[in-house]
Amino acid sequence: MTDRVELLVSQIDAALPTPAIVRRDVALVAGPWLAGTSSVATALRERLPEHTVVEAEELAAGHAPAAVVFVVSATAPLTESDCALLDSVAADTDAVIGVVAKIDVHRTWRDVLDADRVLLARRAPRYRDMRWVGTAAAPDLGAPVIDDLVTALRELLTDETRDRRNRLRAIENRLLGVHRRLELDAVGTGRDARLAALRAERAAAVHRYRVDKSQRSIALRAQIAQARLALTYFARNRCASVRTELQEDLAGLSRRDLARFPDEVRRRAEEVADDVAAGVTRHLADVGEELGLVVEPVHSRPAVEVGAAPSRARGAETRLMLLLGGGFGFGAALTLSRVFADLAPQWAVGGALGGAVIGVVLTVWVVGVRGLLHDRAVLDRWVVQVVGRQCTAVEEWVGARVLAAEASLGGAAAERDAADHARTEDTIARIDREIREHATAGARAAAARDRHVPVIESALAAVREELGAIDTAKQANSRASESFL
Ligand SMILES: Nc1nc2c(ncn2[C@@H]2O[C@H](COP(=O)(O)OP(=O)(O)OP(=O)(O)O)[C@@H](O)[C@H]2O)c(=O)[nH]1
Ligand SMILES: [Mg+2]
Repeated sequence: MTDRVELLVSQIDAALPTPAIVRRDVALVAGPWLAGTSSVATALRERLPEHTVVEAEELAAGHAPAAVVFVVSATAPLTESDCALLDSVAADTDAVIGVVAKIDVHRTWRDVLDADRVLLARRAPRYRDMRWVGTAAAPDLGAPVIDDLVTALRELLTDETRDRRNRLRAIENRLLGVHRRLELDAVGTGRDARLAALRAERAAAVHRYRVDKSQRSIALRAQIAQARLALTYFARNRCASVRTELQEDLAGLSRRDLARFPDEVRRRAEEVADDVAAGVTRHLADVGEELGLVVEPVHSRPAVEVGAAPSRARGAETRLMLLLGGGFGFGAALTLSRVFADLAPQWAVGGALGGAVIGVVLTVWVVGVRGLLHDRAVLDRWVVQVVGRQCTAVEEWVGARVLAAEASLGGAAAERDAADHARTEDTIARIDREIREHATAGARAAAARDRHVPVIESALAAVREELGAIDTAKQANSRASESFL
């Protein structure tokens, strides 16, 4: 029988974890909080000095005792957590004694003991034949009641089948552990949640990529359209304002200053070209910064073509003006001389001479003023033409720059999209890999369970069969000794 158990256990995959326990030749006294454990342990140490009695904290992890004394209070029957504690401390040890403590103060301890026995028998078949005793290790009143426990523990520790039973129980525990782990692996607790999380992460990555890409492209188009509009208006307004300024300046210029006016027009045209170039460069750089893309710098500036000012030669018009001015002066001189001749005949000659002088002066003045006004009108028309031409050139230049910036930003955006696409693909590939790994792991775990579980179940059956056989033999022996007595 023993060989069969060993053989079956040895068939289980060598790669499976084998939690090797160290069997200690000690009696472990354990129990729930305030059950009276320490008092029982102290009493046992006194009464059984030939054996080592320890409490749970004195037993290292991975060590299993030779016998377990499980102490519970007689106050009330076992709770679920008490039962779980017993399962844990007696997992690798078959030799277990149940102790109901403090029986000196709890008169109904026998009822509690019976209830505990029934509870544990229902919990696991191994507890059905468990021995129970009542104790009062540190009674408030009267002498300690510990004899039954001492006798029971002594018998348990000297039982020759104890080692074998404990070993079989440890094997059973290990087999159950492996079985549990294989089932958990195959069912994949947490695997479904992880797979759902991975699928959600994948969908989110694809969605994020698409949304980001279209948002970036919309932002690029909007920014470029806005820049085109704003810069065209800027250029147009700049030209309009310089035209107005030049016209205002022109209206106040004297004949001498008129000669320098074309140079002033040229200077202002250069200024407008520089301003527009600087404004466009700045605005496009801002657009690039906003979009997080690099815009190629603007190296050119709007062309400035200010031709020569129109000639002020005005032959026919000058002659006409001389004629009209002369007529006006002659008329004025004639009127003055007649006035003197009629009102003061003695001054008639002097009045005629004075009228002639005034007539000449008036003629010169009228001709001069008319000439100045004519020159200003000519230059004014020229300014309108020059600024109009410059405005067209500047607008064309702005349009060309915005177009170039659009191409440059479009290229940079395409590169960024490509990098983003590559990154998203990497993420998706990683997620897909993990999803595949989970699926493979699930299949592998199911295969391992299918391969090992039958062997484990046969081994468990063999272990339990042998434990049952030992119990039966023990009961037969005790019946025989009772009948002999
Ligand atoms: N009446 C009576 N009181 C007891 C008995 N055994 C222990 N007590 C009392 O129960 C309380 C807890 O006793 P412990 O032996 O320290 O119990 P424990 O389970 O080791 O307690 P913790 O280690 O604190 O969980 C103490 O106040 C003891 O005096 C007993 O047999 N009768
Ligand atoms: Mg204690």
